[in-house]
Amino acid sequence: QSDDFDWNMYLKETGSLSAPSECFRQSKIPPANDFEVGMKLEAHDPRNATSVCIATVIGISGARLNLRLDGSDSSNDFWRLVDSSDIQPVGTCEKQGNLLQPPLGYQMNVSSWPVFLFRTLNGSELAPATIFKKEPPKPPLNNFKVGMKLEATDRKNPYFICPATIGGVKGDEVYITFDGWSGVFDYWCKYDSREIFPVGWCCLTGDVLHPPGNKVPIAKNTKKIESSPFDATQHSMQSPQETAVILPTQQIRKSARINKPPGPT
Ligand code: MLY
Repeated sequence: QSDDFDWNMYLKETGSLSAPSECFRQSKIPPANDFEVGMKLEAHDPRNATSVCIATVIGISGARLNLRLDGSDSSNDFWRLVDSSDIQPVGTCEKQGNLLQPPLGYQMNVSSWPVFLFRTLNGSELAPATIFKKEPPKPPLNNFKVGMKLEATDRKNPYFICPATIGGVKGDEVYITFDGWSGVFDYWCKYDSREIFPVGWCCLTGDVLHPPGNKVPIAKNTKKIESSPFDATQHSMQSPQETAVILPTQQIRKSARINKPPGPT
């Protein structure tokens, strides 16, 4: 839980709205995380989606699991939600008549795989089927609008979930922009991505919300009447216009109570 960032204050100060929870493929009540470090499970290899491998829980944060594929090194660790369809109890693959596969980048000779698999599972702690949760359904439509705020996974540093803004909408895709960062972390994803969350998600799950960056100023929306004070005709015709002004990052960081300096790079 992040004690140094206040969404309510931040939304007020930036004059922005949060994306409604119905926009997301996430459960309204986040799933409980009953996994423990060391438990083993089956996971789709992120680099080779058709193959199902054995993975070990090496870390836990909020409703997410940090996973390492057995037989792979630490350079391809990844995060999955406890209600992700990419993970399942050990035995699922076999029940479906399929074979567990060595991960991409399996360090030993493939001929050693059956023995490696046996030794990996023998006497290990398997995650019980009851702690896996059903994936929530896809919302029927992309209802995101440009400017809506959300919490989004930084794909380059997937441990981080950060305050973000919808920067674009195109068909069934949305452009995720990270508040206070230069744009190098921004990405397009499907509206039903499991990597994006409604405002308040981290607070509810006990995950860590990484505060906005201080690399670029944060845009502030204001409703202003832009017209000449002497032109009464025009004035009466004009409706309020949305004007983007820039709020100094330092001011936001101070008043939204973001006191921690950004972490090391
Ligand atoms: N040390 C890295 C971390 C950047 C993280 C950005 N995310 C949170 C959007 C850097 O400063 O480049």
